[in-house]
Amino acid sequence: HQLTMALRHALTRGELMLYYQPQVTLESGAIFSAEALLRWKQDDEPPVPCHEFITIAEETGLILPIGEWVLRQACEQLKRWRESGYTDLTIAVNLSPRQFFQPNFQNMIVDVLNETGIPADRLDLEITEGTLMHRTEDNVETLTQLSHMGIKLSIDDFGTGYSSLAYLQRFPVNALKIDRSFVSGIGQDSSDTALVAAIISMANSLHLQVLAEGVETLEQIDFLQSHGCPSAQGYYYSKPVSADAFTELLQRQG
Ligand code: G
Ligand code: G
Ligand code: MN
Ligand code: NA
Repeated sequence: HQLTMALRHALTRGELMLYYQPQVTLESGAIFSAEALLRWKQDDEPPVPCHEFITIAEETGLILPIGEWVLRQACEQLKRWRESGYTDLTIAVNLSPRQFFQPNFQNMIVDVLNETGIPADRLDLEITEGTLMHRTEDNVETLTQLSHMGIKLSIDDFGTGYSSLAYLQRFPVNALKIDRSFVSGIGQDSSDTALVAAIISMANSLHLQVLAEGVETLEQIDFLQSHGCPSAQGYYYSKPVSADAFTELLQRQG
């Protein structure tokens, strides 16, 4: 199909690029991380929504070369920010299930870290809860290897994937990212509101970091802070922006 054909050439034609969205500490608003988000712009065509071409990339296996490109590109950008003095900044990269289940994909990650000189603990890999709840035993092993390398691990879209608490305790992850569908219901929908409070409380009890996704309002921020959530990401702070615009966000906070 046409989009698949076009996507096959997107990498070599230089049509893919990364945007970056800040992840902030709620208390101060300080940026501590950048989530890399893929964008595809063909000449003379409207942009294809990310979830649409990611799905195609997953189905065709193109996600393997594209995912490797994303990781390398993101680490190269972090290297530039580090050279400008932002050495505390981490970079968050989304992983597809195809990548995560690829045998020895850890080797690819080690190669990219070595090539770019990024310390392992400055890389945060985001894996969706849905991905982790398949083949859970294998996942414990893969996550353990990554964790021993010092890489940070976050469960993305948390709350949507039916994690069992037993596994949550066994996965050596650092952080939960509360799915934005629940965050958007804060103060609007009583079950979303209760779920967000429960996830924060559970994360704090399990000594996991927790970040609220899709934060758009001050009301949400007040709720999150008063319930002990330390960090957030969302349009309230910034949309995903180009690397240059992200640099300006960093400069503005000194
Ligand atoms: O940025 P946006 O809202 O368009 O992202 C849509 C979806 O695509 C999100 O679920 C996001 O996690 C996913 N996504 C964005 N960039 C990447 C990427 O580099 N790799 C993978 N696997 N998913 C990505
Ligand atoms: O699934 P993941 O968390 O990786 O997806 C991130 C996606 O969420 C990105 O495509 C980004 O554009 C989108 N996003 C980030 N913040 C907000 C927000 O505050 N509101 C909405 N509607 N989307 C957001
Ligand atoms: Mn994500
Ligand atoms: Na998400």
